[in-house]
Amino acid sequence: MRKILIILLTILSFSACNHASQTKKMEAKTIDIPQFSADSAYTYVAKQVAFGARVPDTRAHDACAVYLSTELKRFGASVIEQKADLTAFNGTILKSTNIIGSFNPKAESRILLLSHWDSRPWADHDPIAANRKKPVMAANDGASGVGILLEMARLMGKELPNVGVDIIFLDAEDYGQPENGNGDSSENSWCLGTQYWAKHPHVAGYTAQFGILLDMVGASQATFYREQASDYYARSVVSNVWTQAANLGFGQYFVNQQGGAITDDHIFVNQLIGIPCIDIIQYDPNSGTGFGSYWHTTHDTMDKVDKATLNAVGTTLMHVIYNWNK
Ligand code: AHN
Ligand code: ZN
Repeated sequence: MRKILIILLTILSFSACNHASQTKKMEAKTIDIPQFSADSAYTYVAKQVAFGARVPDTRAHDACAVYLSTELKRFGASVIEQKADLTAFNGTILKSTNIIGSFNPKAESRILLLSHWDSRPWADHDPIAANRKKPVMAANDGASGVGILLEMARLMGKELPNVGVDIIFLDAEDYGQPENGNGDSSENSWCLGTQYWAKHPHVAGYTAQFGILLDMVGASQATFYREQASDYYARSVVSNVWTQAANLGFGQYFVNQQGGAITDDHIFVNQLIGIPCIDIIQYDPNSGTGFGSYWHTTHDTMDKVDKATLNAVGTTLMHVIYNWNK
């Protein structure tokens, strides 16, 4: 009888102990991850768009660069403005600036977060021919990813993650050769800011555990498929992000199926500097271009930006960063 009692007590205390530690773990998970604010992210998107199209070599572009750099500093990041004169496919010299904000700059283990901040100079996919020489306002194709990363920077500054984080706002991504142009047709006409950074990283010998690129991450009901190059170069990173999104209830946004292969900034991060980098990019298997109907048109405006989508992406990334322990 006594023996049975002891055994019973042992089982009870064991299970009690287990339960306690589990609760503690769950608490730690929910308490330690700062709450992403979609309202705040939306404001940062609107702020950029209010400058006008951020086309390289324009006043709107230069004013926006100052804004982005000032915000990162205000949130406590160490900021480097990497300036370069880049030559576009048509010979235009682009006075470009990659804006780099670092948290825990001395930490060895680092995560790289990327989004381009420039606007495309020509809405070459606009349904109306007369609009095709106008610039793109780039609320989604540019500002949405930057807005999410600014909100994450605000939160990281208040409560530093364990890992080092480098946010880069990339310039001159969207100066690629237009559809019917007659310049250099190579894929290399896109992502000029990234190509420059990957060849001249802001810190000699720079590396990171992995990178995440955000591109067109604000449209209502956007779907993000596993982009092919991301799966090829950084499959485990894609799986980590898509799993955490599903666990948070964002499975309708993060569709766990392979989508298209897209020439984007992550390609150059993988190929030129060897950091496994994924692209979270809106992909619509039923649209002609694969992208939203606003893509590279004059309709890429604030009304296309949806707070629920910003929240799905931002919240997921906050979990990816604050749960990372390598
Ligand atoms: C191509 O059009 C080949 N890639 C798209 C890269 C891009 C442009 N992302 C946003 N704008
Ligand atoms: Zn674009």
